[in-house]
Amino acid sequence: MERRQLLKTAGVLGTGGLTVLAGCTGGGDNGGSDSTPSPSETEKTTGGSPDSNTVLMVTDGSQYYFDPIGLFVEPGQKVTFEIKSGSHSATAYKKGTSTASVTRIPDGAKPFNSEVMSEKGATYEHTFETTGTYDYFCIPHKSLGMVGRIVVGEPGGPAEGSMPPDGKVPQSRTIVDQGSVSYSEFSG
Ligand SMILES: [Cu+2]
Repeated sequence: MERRQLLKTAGVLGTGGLTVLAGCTGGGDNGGSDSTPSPSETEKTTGGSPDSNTVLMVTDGSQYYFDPIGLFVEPGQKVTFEIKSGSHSATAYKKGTSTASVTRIPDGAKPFNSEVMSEKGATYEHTFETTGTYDYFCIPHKSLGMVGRIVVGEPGGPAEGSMPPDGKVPQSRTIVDQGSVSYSEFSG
């Protein structure tokens, strides 16, 4: 999964991608010299971070979900929410934010709310600075259980110890261990 994201990013970056390709032509095609996928390496660029994370927002028949439904990021990392199909929002459980009835993000954390987006490919970005557990929902599909969880750095805050009022999310420990929990894996 990480590799796929890297490839996607490389495709988007014009010169950056070319540079990478040029470097590769030096040796054998299947060099496999860089077989250590280490997301914690601190070689980030400002802006188009190569290890950016994307959560897809999906309508599939009568199913409405975030995928991955559970995601781990480091503090300071950006998450992109992207419409794959249907109309959705990514809205933090923070009392006072849209229709959130409870607060399930860390104390002092900046709430986020994409509002409803309905164009395929539309994106909303949020950078997570404060460590802890963030539960969020989709405004139009909250009552149908469309919720998700992001753990930043390590689990913590009011979301721990219970599930969101509108649906289920993976345990934070599982999210930390796996880095990402797909919807099919979680619901399957
Ligand atoms: Cu939705």
